[in-house]
Amino acid sequence: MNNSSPLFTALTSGDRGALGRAITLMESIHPKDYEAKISLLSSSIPNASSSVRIAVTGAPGVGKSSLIEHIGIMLIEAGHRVAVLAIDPSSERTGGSILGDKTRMPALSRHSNAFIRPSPTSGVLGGVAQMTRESIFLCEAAGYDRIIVETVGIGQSETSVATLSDLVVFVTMSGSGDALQGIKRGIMEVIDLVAVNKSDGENEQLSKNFASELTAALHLLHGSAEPPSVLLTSAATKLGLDGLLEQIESQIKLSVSTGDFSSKRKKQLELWFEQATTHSLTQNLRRVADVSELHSDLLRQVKDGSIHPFVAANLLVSKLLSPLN
Ligand SMILES: Nc1nc2c(ncn2[C@@H]2O[C@H](COP(=O)(O)OP(=O)(O)O)[C@@H](O)[C@H]2O)c(=O)[nH]1
Ligand SMILES: [Mg+2]
Repeated sequence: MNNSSPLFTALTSGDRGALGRAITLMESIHPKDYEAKISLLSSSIPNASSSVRIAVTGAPGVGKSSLIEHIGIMLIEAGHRVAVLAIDPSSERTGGSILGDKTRMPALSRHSNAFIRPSPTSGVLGGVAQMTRESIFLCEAAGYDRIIVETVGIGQSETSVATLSDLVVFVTMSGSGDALQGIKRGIMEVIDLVAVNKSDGENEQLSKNFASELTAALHLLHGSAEPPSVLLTSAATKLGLDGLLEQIESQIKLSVSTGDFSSKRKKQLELWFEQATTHSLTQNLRRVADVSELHSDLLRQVKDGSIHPFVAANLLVSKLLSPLN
């Protein structure tokens, strides 16, 4: 371990404000914050073999936050410390939903063993996955051993969550077309568990039918391989929540025992390194003043359609490397 930065020391000693500030720093896209990020991350190396990272994904409104509220409290009752990173790629545009996520988790947000962090992610340099990895690392350094990442199932974020979590739970509900669409788009291939939520009241029978259809479709898709289990849940009546948590814990236990858990983590570290290299190149590029001028210049031409983005990128990088040649 290197010399800890004061911010890192504060967050590891249980200062939640410091953890919040550290994540904000990581989310910053300003080149001026780059050194501070490096110094913060140099304080420790990622070593969180006792943590479990659970991704919860699905369309807006299916009840992800409401489920996490209950699951989170159950995990705390079992002796864990829970961090929730609620990532909504659309939040900057739509507003409001970020606050919505926190208010959907009233008991969890008040609990001293929980940390909830909603993050607007539009325009984050390096993408959602990059930034979320650093946030997960910081939460683990702060002593949280169950990290729940809530993401809206839009675009790349739904498959990229699989590259930063140990297990992916897909939340859906009867009548929602996104589950079957998800099968088409390959999302189901990265999913470990499906929760058909809002299985309560008048919806109960519809949910059962929907779960059967989904199970049949997943069997077809997975061929001879074991498809993900489809569970009926309700955040309103707490139906199926014990079962959901048991499935999560038993799948993790199984993957730890087979070695899949650690080999997946190693692959994720590899990807983290590769993506961080690209990120670092970009950041360093932006810090070189005369190149930053060329960058704006080329960007304008790219937008005009007067130069191919690929060619422009090559020009920019060649210029950056030219003093070395
Ligand atoms: N009836 C019913 N309503 C639910 C359930 N889970 C969530 N809701 C409601 O659905 C709405 C969206 O829930 P939320 O957790 O914010 O969904 P998210 O966007 O997926 O995080 C809220 O009004 C919740 O109260 C459930 O299991 N049953
Ligand atoms: Mg939510």
